[in-house]
Amino acid sequence: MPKYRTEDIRNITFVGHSGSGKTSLTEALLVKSGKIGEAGTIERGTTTTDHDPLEKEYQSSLDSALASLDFEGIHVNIIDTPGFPDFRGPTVTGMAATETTALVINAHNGIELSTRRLMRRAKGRRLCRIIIINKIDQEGVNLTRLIKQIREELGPECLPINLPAENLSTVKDCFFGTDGETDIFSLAEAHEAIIDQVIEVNEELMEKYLEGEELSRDELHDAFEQALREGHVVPICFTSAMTGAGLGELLRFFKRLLPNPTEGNAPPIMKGMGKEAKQVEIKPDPDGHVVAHVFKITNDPFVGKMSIFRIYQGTVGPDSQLFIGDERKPFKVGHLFTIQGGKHEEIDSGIPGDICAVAKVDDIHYDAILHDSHDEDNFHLKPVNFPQPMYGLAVEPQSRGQEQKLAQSILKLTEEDPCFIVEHNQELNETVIRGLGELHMRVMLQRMSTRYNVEVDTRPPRIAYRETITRAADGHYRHKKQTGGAGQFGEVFLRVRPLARGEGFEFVNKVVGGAIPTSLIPAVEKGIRMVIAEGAIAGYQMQDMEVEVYDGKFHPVDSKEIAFVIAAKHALHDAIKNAGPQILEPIVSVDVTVPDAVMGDVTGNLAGRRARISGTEALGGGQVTITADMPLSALSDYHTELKSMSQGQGSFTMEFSHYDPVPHEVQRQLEADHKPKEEE
Ligand SMILES: Nc1nc2c(ncn2[C@@H]2O[C@H](COP(=O)(O)OP(=O)(O)OP(=O)(O)O)[C@@H](O)[C@H]2O)c(=O)[nH]1
Ligand SMILES: [Mg+2]
Repeated sequence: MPKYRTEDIRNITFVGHSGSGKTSLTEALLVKSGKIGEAGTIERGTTTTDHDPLEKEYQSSLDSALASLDFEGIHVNIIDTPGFPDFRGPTVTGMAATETTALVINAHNGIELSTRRLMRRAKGRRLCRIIIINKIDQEGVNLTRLIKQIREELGPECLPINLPAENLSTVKDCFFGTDGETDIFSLAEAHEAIIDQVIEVNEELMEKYLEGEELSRDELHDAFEQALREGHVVPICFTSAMTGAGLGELLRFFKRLLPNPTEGNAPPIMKGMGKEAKQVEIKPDPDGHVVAHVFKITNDPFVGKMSIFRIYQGTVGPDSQLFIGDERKPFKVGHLFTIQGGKHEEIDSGIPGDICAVAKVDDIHYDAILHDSHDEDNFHLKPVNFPQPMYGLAVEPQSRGQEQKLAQSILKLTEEDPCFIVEHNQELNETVIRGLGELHMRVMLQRMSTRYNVEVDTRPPRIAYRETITRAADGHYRHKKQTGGAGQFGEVFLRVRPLARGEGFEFVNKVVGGAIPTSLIPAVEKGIRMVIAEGAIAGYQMQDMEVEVYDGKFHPVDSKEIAFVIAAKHALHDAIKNAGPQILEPIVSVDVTVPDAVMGDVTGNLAGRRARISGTEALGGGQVTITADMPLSALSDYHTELKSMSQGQGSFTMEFSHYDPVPHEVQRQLEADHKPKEEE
């Protein structure tokens, strides 16, 4: 039996801009709680959660990692996530596995681009949010200004729950007390501000308070937790991972005020798919059926595949017989582990709220629900919105005969990161890996090399253009063949109509009175879908259009499936010819981060690449981020050019935004390129 109960667990994900100190803070908290003796450092590559060889090399987290500690009767699970936007995949999956998201802000740099985005994401998922201002020991830090900035930009519900004191060497609680002096502003004022905010969620308490009555700790605790759940308060705390200031107070704050798994917002475990999906009631009851969610997969060179899951209901032990998802693949747990950075430790049971792992179960995949009853079919965690990976590289092994090995290593890596995908283009015999940016791809290629000994050559992949139409038109075709034996006859009348961007393709059957027999409608649809898949003018898949079949003719003897497939294909080509066919290109949203000094050059260069700049934002440390929408095709050699423009200091990430029409010359070129292939 574990030494703690579900009520004693606190699950927290650390998120925030790269360099804000999440990994160092995790390490310092492990030391503070006595879990480890001495703090490792980023510089020496000895921290618990940056355990991967590449993380040591980059001196930065490149994947999420787990650590747990025990402190005055509570058991804290921390998920330390990477700040680089290239590794948003593991960051957002980590957030979805815990009740609380802790946004770590660098006291010196203040709010940075990703701070705002992560805050929105946590809010959108109804996670409890706290802000940790770290690195308060640094020179030139202005905390009064920072708090003001946070409240202006992230909302007035952000309020200090403690304040730095005694020359930033410690912090003083301002929620339960008002004792002492602080380094910035009056403890009494800060106390009043947060109490006022918190008790707004409870009218009764508010009245009591306004009448000057003393509120009990329990009353304050319950109101605080409700306010946290409703996003009505976002407490701010202060720390220095370096000097240790505020660490004990942070752990005590976790203990006294953060929700345990029975108190956070109910986990969004849903039953049914799409619009039909309904949230099911999950009770953090150790005696209930097991419901657990796999939020992370790792492939360790020594232990093999590790599936890491959060238990929401029931108790899991080595003897548990569980099923994987709807396919109900059974497996026996065998050995159950907890994870501490790169190490794992065997345990004898996991209760609701726990984060555990099983090794070497091949069928488990990211996002799977593990369960042990018939009722849990079709259960899934409300899907996480991932950025769609757009940065692509076509890859090929450097030495012949390594194709299989390459495919396997890619598969292993895609299992681990939902924002890293692989596509095979049969037609070109091209394997394309996609991620969120150049750094993401570089790290993945390095993993292939160091973990799996596969070296690859890379080049830019083909762009995924699409085709569509710009106006409605009619089309018609009569297919008739009379050679020897049985003839072929089919006639189709149809209409095409453009749909809004992003609506895809729709097939509508409006044939009445059996002009085409119902049994042959699937043949018509098949012919139409063939044209949609192959494209009509340049060989790219068609989208954002509707095809409505409204009439036709058939012959009782000669009308076979093939006749209608052919008739439908030709009728659709006939309609598209008159519907203003148009080629679309993928537009991506990019964030380009460069030193201030080269901003002018970089924006000028972006404009030359058909970019529409939507904003620029000064970050701390002399950096600026430029946000723009631009065609993916204009980015193929961007990495190299950005590097030379910024003396190697620039970086960028991108994600899919939408499809837009290509300029005329590009359309003409793409159509011309397609002609010879068609004639072959
Ligand atoms: N002065 C000072 N330095 C700190 C503090 N916390 C972390 N650092 C330093 O800041 C640098 C970045 O710290 P990390 O812990 O790697 O930051 P991170 O948020 O995990 O960064 P990513 O993993 O890239 O997202 C390291 O050199 C740390 O030693 C602090 O409280 N004070
Ligand atoms: Mg880190």
